Amino acid sequence: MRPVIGLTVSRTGDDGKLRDGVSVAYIDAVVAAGGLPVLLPNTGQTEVLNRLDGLILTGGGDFDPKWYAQPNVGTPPGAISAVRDLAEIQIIRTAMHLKLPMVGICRGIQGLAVALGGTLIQDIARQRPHSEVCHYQTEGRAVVTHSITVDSPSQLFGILAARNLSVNSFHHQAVEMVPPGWRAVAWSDDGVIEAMEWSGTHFAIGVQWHPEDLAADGDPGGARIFAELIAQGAKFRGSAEER
Ligand SMILES: [Mn+2]
Repeated sequence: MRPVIGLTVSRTGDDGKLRDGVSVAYIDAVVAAGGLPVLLPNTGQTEVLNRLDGLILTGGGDFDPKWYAQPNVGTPPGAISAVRDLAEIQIIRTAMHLKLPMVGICRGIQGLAVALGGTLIQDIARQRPHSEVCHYQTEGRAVVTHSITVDSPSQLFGILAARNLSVNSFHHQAVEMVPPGWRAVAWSDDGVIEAMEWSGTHFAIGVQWHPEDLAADGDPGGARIFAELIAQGAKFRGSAEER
């Protein structure tokens, strides 16, 4: 069987009609890379991770800064989903324990930081006022607008095979302090962290851009990320079957 890849989901809508869902671009990118996507509703039921071969932490709104012990200075009231925050933090901690291959995307890299002991820049415009990089582009999802520099050697460099590339950018927050055991491996020209990776034995990486929106046209920052996750998922499944 192809690797089963869990996708975390956004909670949207109002009280009468809440929905847990995800942009189809993530689903298409997993299918195109040879995986079987499954959606993980915000239930907090982490046992389901035992049935997965890989995990994608998808994009979305801001985490409540209480999770990294800071007062809120960057997020409008009402823009935080306490239910999603808690469900994803539980998923991330469980997935790390299980050594599940994983990729965090946008909110997902921020979730890795928040859940595992790092911190965020809550608002780049306010907290990095001298930044000359636009991190919230008005161009379309599949348009790349700012450059990043990738550390070498790193797992990310091994995947992308590039020291410099351009990415899309739809974020006003970013990782400030990476969690213990993680290292920053890509930055935009203003020094904002654009990717980090786990130094341990299993594959876990976070990127601040949106590779799912770049996957269709063969951009180096797009499909290669999903191909690596599926390859790691197949390896994970193989080792599980041996046990
Ligand atoms: Mn950016």
